[in-house]
Formats: sequence, C-alpha cells, structure tokens
Amino acid sequence: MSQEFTIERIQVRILDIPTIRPHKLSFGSIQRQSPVIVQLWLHNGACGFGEAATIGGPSWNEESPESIAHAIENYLAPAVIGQKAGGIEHLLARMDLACKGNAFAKSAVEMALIDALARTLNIPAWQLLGGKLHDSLPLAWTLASGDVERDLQEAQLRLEQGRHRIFKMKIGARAPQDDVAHVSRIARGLPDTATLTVDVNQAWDGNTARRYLPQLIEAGVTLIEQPVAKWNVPALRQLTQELRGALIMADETVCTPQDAMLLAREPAAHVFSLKVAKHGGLLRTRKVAAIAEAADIGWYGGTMLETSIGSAASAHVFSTLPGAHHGCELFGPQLLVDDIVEQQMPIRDFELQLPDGPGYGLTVSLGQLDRFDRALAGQQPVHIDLGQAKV
Ligand code: MUC
Ligand code: MG
Repeated sequence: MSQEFTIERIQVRILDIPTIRPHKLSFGSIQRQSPVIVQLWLHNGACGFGEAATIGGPSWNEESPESIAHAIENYLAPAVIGQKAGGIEHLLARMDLACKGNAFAKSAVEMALIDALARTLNIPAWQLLGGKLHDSLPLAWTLASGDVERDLQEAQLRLEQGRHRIFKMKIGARAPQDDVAHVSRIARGLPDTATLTVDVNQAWDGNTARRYLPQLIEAGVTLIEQPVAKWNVPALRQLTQELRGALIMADETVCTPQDAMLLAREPAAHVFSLKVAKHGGLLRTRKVAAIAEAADIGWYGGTMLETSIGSAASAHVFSTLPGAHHGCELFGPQLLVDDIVEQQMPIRDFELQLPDGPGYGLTVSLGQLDRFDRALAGQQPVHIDLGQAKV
C-alpha cells in the first residue's frame, strides 16, 4: 500500500523560461516566467513533480518564486519528510501548522506528492482525485501583446489551426476608454464563432467598472474577470447582480473555501476562476469547486502560466469537476519558448485533451530542467516591467 511509504526527499529549483513575446497585464509586462519545480521522492523510489508559477515575481499576489522556494526548503519539506505519503489531508494539516498562508508553495508540494502516489499505484492522478468527468475542455488563449494587429494575427492563426476560439484580453493598464477602443477593434476583427473575454486584474475602481463594462459588453465581451480590487466584494456583488449580457468571474478574490463561501452568499460572482496554486493544491481546488457547484456558480480552469507540469496537474483536477464550466486557459506551455516535458498535452478541435497515464501522464526532461535552472544559469530574480504604470 502506498500509505505505508514515507516521503524521503524533496528538491526545489527555480527555472527561468522566456516567453514567446512580451505578455502585458494591468500591473506590468513579463518576458520570462520563473516556475518553481518540486521533485519529491518516496521511500519506494517513486518520484513525483510539482510546480508553482507566479507572474512577475510577487506582482500577482504576495508569493514570489524566491518565497515559494524558501518556504518549501525551510518549513514545508521538514514538515512532511519522514511522514506517510498516503495521508494527504494529514500532510496538508502539518504544512498549515508549520507555515501560515503560502498557498502556492503548499500546492507545489502536494502536486508532487500526488504525482508520486499515483505513479506508485500506476494510475492517473485523476483517479486519486475522484474520477474523470471530462476527456477534454475548450481552451482559451490570451491576447496580451498590447498591439491590435499582433493580437488579431495571433487570434486568426489560432482559429485556423483549430486550437483556440475563446480569446481573453488583458486590460486595465491604459485609460479605460482606450481599453474599450482596443477591445472593440479586436471584437470587430474576430469571426462570430469566437468568444471574447477580458481580465482587468483588479485595475478598476467600482465607478470605472460601472461606467465602462457596459461598453465592453456592447462590443461583444461575454465574461469579465476580476474587474475590481480583490477586496472590493461590494462592487463585485453589484456588478454581478445588475450588469446584463455578460458574466462576472472572480479570480484574485477567490482563493480559500471561505472566500468562495463569502462570494456565494452575496452572491458576488457568476463564475470562479479556479487555480491550483492560489487554492493551495489539488484537493483544496476541489473544495472551492464544491462550493461553486452548491451555489450554482460556474467554474473556469484558470492558469498562472505554468509549464506542462502545473498545467497537466491542473487538467487532472479540472477533469474531475462537476458543475457548469466555461472551459479552461491552460495555455502556459504555448506561451513559453520551450517546455520541460517530452510531450505536451495535445490540442484538438479547440479543446485541450486531458492526459492519461500514471501520475500526470507526462515524462519530464531532466535535461530541460537543467537547461533552465536559475542556479545553474546564474540568473537573477525576474522583476515585472512596470513600463508607464500609473501609481
Ligand atoms: C490571471 O490573472 O488570470 C492567466 C492568464 C494570463 O494571461 O494571466 C494569468 C493570470
Ligand atoms: Mg485573472
């Protein structure tokens, strides 16, 4: 029984992988991702991989690649090494006792543990997570070059290739009227078969959202992600209850099950963007999803722009989720110049094919891990490019 195996060793490394183009968000622009990769060995020799990725260091939330690596090496690994591997909830509780918060760091350890357990049992991870309900999910692509022509070219190519027909635009960096003009031009250039969504990444106050969101809806936007600050539940509630013609999706506001309960009670969202990292792991993602289902809130398979390791682990848990969904955006591997696995998850008919095979169904390339390893390359931490950011 896997339960009898103990956790023997945990190794952490930060990688630095350039993106194929600058990726512009409301709070700055990135040209490199720095995923933290965890390798966890059990006493039986099985090895699992986990990942936590942030965007622009600690710009998206409080955790950074460096804080994640530090928390794992100094607090989380000592809390779980020598413990029985099968008691996942027990191990999560030990990590909570040793370290408050640090959800991204915990998620990377739990991800590697579940991979190692599933490999020990020779089953796909989704089997440990409740069983698969979906073989594939519609896959969104994010248009975030900041340039209309380039965004439209990207969208056309991806439509022709049969890869994506849901396009998410990252807005909030410019003046709202310029964002509306930009989104409207993209909307006019897309065929009717495409769906357009926006992510404001908390950039607007309530009044700006009330004024400009109807114009975005008029332009054809159907799903609006985190238009206001993480804390601004009153504005989210009002927009959810009063806006017509589009759905409000919570991202930064919904991390813990308690956040999910608060939003469900108000109600202050139509959809939750689920992300394994911010929820603190695969099991905790299922807890947040269960609250969404009970409250008639839809879910969306979100990303922190992970490599194929984090993306496949996310795909495994998303494949098990009941309830109404709005597809997923596990396109991180395509935004990076290269990956760290032998073969990526296939994309067919605009859908990501959810992987089978033991663990997360991937073969990790140790050569690629070495190639991008920050310590081996002597790279420095990545800073977000603040550009002309308003402060
Ligand atoms: C976010 O806030 O959703 C996901 C896709 C992307 O472009 O940025 C991320 C983070
Ligand atoms: Mg978001």
